[in-house]
Amino acid sequence: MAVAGAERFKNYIGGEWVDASGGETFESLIPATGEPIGEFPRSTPEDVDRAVAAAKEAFESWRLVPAPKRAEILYRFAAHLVRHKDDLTDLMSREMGKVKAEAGGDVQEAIDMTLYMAGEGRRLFGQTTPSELPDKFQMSVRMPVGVVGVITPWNFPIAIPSWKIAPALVCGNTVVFKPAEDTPLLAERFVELLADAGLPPGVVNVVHGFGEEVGEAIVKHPDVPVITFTGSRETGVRVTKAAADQLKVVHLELGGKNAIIVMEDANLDLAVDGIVWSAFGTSGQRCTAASRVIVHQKIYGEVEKRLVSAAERMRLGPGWEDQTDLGPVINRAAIEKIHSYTGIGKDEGATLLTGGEPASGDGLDDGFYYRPTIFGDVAPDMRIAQEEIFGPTTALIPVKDFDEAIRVANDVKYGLSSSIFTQDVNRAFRAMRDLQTGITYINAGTTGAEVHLPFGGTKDTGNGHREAGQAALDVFTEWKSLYIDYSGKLQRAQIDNAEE
Ligand code: UN1
Repeated sequence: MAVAGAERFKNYIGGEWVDASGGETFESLIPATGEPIGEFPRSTPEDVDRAVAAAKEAFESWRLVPAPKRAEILYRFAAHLVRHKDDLTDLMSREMGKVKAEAGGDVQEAIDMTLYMAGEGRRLFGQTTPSELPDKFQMSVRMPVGVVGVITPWNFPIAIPSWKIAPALVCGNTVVFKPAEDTPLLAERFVELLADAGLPPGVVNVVHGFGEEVGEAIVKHPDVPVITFTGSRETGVRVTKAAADQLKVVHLELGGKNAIIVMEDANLDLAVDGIVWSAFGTSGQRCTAASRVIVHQKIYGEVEKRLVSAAERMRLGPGWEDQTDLGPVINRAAIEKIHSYTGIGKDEGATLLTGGEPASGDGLDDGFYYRPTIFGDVAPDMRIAQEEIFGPTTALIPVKDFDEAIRVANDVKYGLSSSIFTQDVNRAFRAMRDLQTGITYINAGTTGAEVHLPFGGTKDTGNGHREAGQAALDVFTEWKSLYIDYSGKLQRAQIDNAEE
């Protein structure tokens, strides 16, 4: 890859690698060691203007490239991702910090999504319907919208860009991409591989930098009609407001406060495995992480004991070391936020069962490590049971029966993912119906969404749109209905066929 080994990286605008117009830079740090991984352009609204101009120009030809041809580039991109899976995995364990198995999963998710969306190149189905009038034909087609603003988080640094960029491109849009400032190098690699796959100049442009400077300029730019954003609820609200005057399409994927329910008839070995994976995988930094565990009181003591012992067995260390179970969190500010919630939980009267502090010693001192943390006897209205912490902290909430479990699970402002462990098929179906989330798992944790079903949530997790699967296409296209009258005379709908 062209920039391998280089220390200083650039924006990608109109097919050229360029510095930020103001010449300023920022650093991305390795969370396991606190060392810099590279220097990136700290861009300004002027850079956004250039990127949008390049994308707007490229749109005029890209929208006319037949969708199957656009898809061929995506197939080649997927093949590049496969070829580079190992080095991207390794880089992700450094730049973002997650353990190698999960980093490989992140890259695999991008491969899967790219292949799925490439398949759309030969589908992009619309509808044909009969007309109410003779000698008249009608159908609907999906039309590209134009320049899409893509703003992504650092927790899935290869997967999430693919969820947004692959469907945007196959539908015929062009892209201005602002990756998270904590994982710019992975974004750089992502776009390099896209360019190597034969994407024409200007179709995807990268502008590195910060939300207030770059993100906001993209959201407010009059030539960017669609914004797709994954991040916090607070930022999602800001994005919505900033885009409102121009009536943009805004796709949001925001927070979660996902619950796993464990009923008294659950297979406990399975449930504990599912909880540990969902609460502590990616060090809890997934929108789908299980930050609440709602447990039937009959088995509460047993679940608590097993979870604490599993958490205490977890080995902390750099993501790239094979024996590591739990990598660092993304940066120092994350440590502070997570630790502040430990204080909040204690003040609220929850019982700190294990963890509750940054990890040190054993070579961990320079990195951003937090011990896996479990609170017991948590009341559903405590802040640690209501607010997204985005770290390796989970809250155990005892309940007396199924109905209370569902009520507690639903009694939060978010609605991304949920799960229930039970052997009772009737309860499982009731839970599928009554849990107010966009995703529900039966006898599995709250993470692990596949790319061909809709991904997203209810309530404050978003604004009704979905990523992945067929649903994603609705964000990146406008419907156009077409009526073709071949009768040779004026036929008036609703009038000429009215019953006598
Ligand atoms: C996210 O945390 O933003 O289902 C995405 C999962 C992953 C995606 C998570 N496939 O947990």
